[in-house]
Amino acid sequence: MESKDDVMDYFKIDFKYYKQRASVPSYNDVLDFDDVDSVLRKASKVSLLESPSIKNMSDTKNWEAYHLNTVPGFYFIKNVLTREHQLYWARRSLCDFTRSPNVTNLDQFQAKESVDKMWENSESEFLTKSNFNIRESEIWAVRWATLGYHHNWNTRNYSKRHRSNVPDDLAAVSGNIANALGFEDYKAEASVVNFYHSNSSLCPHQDLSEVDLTYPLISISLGLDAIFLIGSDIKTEKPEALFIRSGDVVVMSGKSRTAYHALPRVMETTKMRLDDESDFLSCYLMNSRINLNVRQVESDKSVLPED
Ligand SMILES: O=C(O)CCC(=O)C(=O)O
Repeated sequence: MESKDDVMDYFKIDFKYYKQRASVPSYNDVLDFDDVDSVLRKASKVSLLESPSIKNMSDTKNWEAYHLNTVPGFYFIKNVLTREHQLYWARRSLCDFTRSPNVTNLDQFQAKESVDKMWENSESEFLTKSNFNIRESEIWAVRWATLGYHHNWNTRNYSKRHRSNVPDDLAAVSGNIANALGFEDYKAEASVVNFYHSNSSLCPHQDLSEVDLTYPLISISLGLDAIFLIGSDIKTEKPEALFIRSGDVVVMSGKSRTAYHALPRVMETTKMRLDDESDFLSCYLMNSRINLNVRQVESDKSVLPED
């Protein structure tokens, strides 16, 4: 039975609405930045500061950035990654970011050496098995990987002692996005890579584990399209729903840095034009979504406590 609190929890109501599979929800209220005219009632185009050209992302002059006026500090940026860049980051996420010294959801169930080999084992099955089913492959079981400071999902904390490095290429790309929005000296200190399939979702939550919340959370999407919900720091406020597609970047800063957000639905389409590709990476991306998000954890003003 629904309690009074549930009735008031507009975030949960919208989450359940877009998550449902019994019938297809209406997408009329979902903001679509691929149809810019339709979002301009809620979003404004913003100018970006030019950052130097770096590898694995487009030049800032090609990006198109919007601020969601109903959610202060929330930015949506298009054209940050070309198709080649998207494939590069998808391969990095699956082949490299799931390996030691990074941590994955599978590490507590199997030896790290076998986790480290799951991409190549799955790819070799794809190439050799006539009745290959991606849903039965080893790589299908990976749901998340953490890099840099490893987030502890139980305590919802980071520890000074449980840390590796955020890879330089990911730090450079996220630093460039932060700089383009005027956040100087951004340090990529932690990253969570989420792997979703078309029936996955991510429940409403706030990201509050970082001790300095003044730096933006930068989030890159790859593979299948999805619906993202972003609200405020109270669940009784109705969230905005928006489509996020491969190559799109969202940035949560200012008030939106501590806002409730969720991923109720992964769609079954991707704008990546992968139908003609017969490689394993394309096969994975036609069936999955990858979210690569990067955070600065501490600063000179706020440091992680010793543990
Ligand atoms: O998948 C997404 O776009 C959102 C991920 C997210 O909210 C998180 O990892 O905290």
